[in-house]
Amino acid sequence: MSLTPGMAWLNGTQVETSDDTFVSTNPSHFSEELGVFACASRHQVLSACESAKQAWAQWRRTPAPVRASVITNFAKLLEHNKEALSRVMTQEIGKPIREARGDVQEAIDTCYFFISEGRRLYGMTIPSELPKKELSTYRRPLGVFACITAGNFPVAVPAWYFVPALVAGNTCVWKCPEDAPLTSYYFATLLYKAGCPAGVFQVLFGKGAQSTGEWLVDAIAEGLIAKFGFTGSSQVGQQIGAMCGRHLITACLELGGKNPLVVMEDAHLDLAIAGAVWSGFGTAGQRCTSLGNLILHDSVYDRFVERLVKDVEQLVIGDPFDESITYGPMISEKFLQNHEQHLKTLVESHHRVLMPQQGRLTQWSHWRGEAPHLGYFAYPSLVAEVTAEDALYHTETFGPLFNIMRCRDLEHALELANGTGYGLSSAIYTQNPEYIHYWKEEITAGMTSINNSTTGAEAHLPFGGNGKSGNGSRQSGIWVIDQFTKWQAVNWDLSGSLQLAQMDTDYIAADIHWTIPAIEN
Ligand code: UN1
Repeated sequence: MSLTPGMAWLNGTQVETSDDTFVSTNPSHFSEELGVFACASRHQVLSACESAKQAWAQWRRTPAPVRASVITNFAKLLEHNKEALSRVMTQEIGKPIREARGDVQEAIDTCYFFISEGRRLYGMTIPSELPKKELSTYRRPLGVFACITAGNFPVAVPAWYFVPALVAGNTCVWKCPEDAPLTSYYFATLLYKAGCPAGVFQVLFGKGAQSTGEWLVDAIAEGLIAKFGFTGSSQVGQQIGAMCGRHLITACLELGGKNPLVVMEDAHLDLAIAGAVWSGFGTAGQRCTSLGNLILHDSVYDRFVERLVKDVEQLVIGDPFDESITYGPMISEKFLQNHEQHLKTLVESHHRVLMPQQGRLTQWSHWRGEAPHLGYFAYPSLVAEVTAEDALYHTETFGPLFNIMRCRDLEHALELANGTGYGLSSAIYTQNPEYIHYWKEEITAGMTSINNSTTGAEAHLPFGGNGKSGNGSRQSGIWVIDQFTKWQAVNWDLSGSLQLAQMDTDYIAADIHWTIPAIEN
């Protein structure tokens, strides 16, 4: 296997050296080390981009159905390794095994969706206004696609980016997440085994700020990168967007969220409670689509909160390999620390904290697995009486915590749902078609669920947000092809003379002032 230029140290095998290393540990059992990885240096980042640029010369000329055949192989390898890769993911980031399998499945679905795109990538034939002239459009690849992804979806999200990018004829440089280097290593290995030429897909290990990630963003200024993809915080996304803007390339930004879930007075309460619990505590709240603000209609508030607390008390937490758990550990120590910090700094005296314990979990009645103190586990938190004036209302917390707010009616619910500055995902629980119709038109989030969770987008629907959640770019589904290709317009004149559009066009003249005569009696 060749990682070119590889910067991994794995199981004692050194691919290329760098003094700046980091260790991947198991967040359920942090004394367990999974691998040592070296951060790619600034020089290595540039050489990865240059190699990708060189490889592009050939890759863009490779017929699209042949490029897509790599993705067919990749899909088969992912299927063959689904369980093994899911287990690596569960071990490395603590994602519950059922969800880890879902993460890999989403990548497989993405492959199957885009394989046939290699036989389409349709352009158009367009009639000309002049005789003996043909107009047509072609999708052309962009060049080097650089990308930084987050650790919470270490297989599905890179697949969302790289599968269409490669089929469309781009070469890729990936700064893989520092929280999931081993999973990323296997993702890349499967892609190489699938026949992807080493130069076409470059993998950089490293950290973000003042490390490999930052240097990859700097490489935009060197003119080596044609497109940048980023999944992560809104703050970093803004910096990347600004850098792309200065150098006239576009960015695909998938950023944070403070996703609302509204429960109206006519909602099916059991369904809504299950939806809220899953939206808030699935993946320990570490999805960009996780629930941020639960907005309850006044008339259901008390009943809902009472039952919600009971259900949350019953959550099964612990070993992510145990199929019965709702959530496992935080992705890493940093995520647990951030969660604790949010509880310390954002919960105010007028708030009502509904669960007795907060922060790092030491003991839980429905615990499964080894001792909690061996890993980075957190208690589920519910904070009620949050208002639109509070920082907690509009700050993304990315942990097992959500707010509970009240609303008077649908208009008020929408005001709260749309008021955080973010606009990624959202949900409403109601049976009323008029509410649903109005909600769909008025909600500003890029995605909305009706009677379902804020999380769990399918692989062929456009995924992405507005406001602080992104720059309007979308991933997944056919729309993403527009992210990875540029249109070329061709006009081909076969007339043998210089025909001038607009000037030589033989438009048909008529007396357009002619009026139907009035009927006289
Ligand atoms: C993310 O959290 O970055 O819709 C992506 C979902 C997943 C993807 C989340 N399919 O929750």
